[in-house]
Amino acid sequence: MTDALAEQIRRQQSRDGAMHDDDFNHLARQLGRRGVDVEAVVARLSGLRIAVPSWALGAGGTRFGRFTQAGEPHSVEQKVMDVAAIDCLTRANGEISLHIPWDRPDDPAGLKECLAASGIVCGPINSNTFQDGEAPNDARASYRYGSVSNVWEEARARAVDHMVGVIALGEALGSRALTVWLADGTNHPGQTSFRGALDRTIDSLSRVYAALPEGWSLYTEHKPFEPAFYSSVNPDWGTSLLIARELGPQARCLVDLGHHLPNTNIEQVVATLLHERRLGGFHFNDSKYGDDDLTTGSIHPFQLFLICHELVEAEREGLLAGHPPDLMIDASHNVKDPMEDILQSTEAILVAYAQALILETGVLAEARARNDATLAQNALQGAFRSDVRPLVCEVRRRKGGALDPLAALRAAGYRHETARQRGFRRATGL
Ligand SMILES: [Mn+2]
Repeated sequence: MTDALAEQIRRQQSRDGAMHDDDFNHLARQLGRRGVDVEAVVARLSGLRIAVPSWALGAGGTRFGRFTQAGEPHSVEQKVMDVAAIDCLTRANGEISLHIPWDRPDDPAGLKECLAASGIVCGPINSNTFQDGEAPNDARASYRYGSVSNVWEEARARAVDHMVGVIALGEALGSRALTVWLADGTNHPGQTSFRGALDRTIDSLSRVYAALPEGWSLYTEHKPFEPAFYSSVNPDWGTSLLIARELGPQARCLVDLGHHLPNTNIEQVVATLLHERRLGGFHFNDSKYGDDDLTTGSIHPFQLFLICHELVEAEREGLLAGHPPDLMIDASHNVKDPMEDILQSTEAILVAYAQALILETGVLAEARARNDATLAQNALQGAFRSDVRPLVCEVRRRKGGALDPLAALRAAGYRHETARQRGFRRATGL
């Protein structure tokens, strides 16, 4: 299939390349007049890598149902194949974020070879302590009442063992980080002690932390509610930071854009975690009401830009040295083709990042120094309202990607072909 994609990339280049050059050159002249070093922006964008979550390659669902799409991947190898196809078009997605046990490979060495042959890196790996899978013999080892925070040691030990096993698997596959999102929480006031649950969570995660190899990170991912609807054990960035600090320097916080209550100032959350040198990474998606897992940038593109602006500012001040945040998509696709949605999310992140990179920093700095809120707003919106898509496209073109990834995917008949090869059947999961 990569041959068909490469053919489409070539066709687009010969058909539309001159038009793209016109657009890019025009934008580059505009930016040059504003004092932007366009080549430096191109170089910075070229270095961004946005991981694709393995679970987002198939149709998602809701608790009311799930609608299978033809050609969905059924095995982890097929998921790697889809990520390689996406990366062939974007040259920005050469990393997969696996989820265990959904992606538990029968043959880790074989999967490592598959990753290497596809040119895909194993990004942060995710544990799962929110589904029991095969019901444990010991009811006290069930996650029904929580995992790492459970009052029963059997459940806590099972969760710790699982995460330590995920680290070992990740190490075999070349990953460098474990992402821990906890479903632990309560549905009823008084159900458990808040302080006791936090104590047990920190104690359990300390046991996981002790198994981290050198150079690894452990990411704590907060979320205010769901599946528990009264309390969550790691509900917000403050608790997440507290847990990370308790664990040690290899623990950092992961910000999932959808894991905030409505109207939370997420860019300020990001800035505070940067200030504390504890920002581990992102799960990008968008949200209207809650953890909606909608296409990144489809609801609040200005918020996405402001988050990228915090990253760019911090990077210029040297705060990201040694540990640039891991960028991952975490979305769910109920209607659109998952691969098309990932292409759109990737484009949205790159566009927002490019807008942040072209911001006239001198104008903003001067406005801030004079408490001139009017010109500060103009500096931000001047960047946000710039159409930088030719710039993002130029970065992709120089790396051998498609001028228009979505059109190339469709024209290559990728989904038609995977539907033929893989058939139409419900993807297996837990
Ligand atoms: Mn997430």
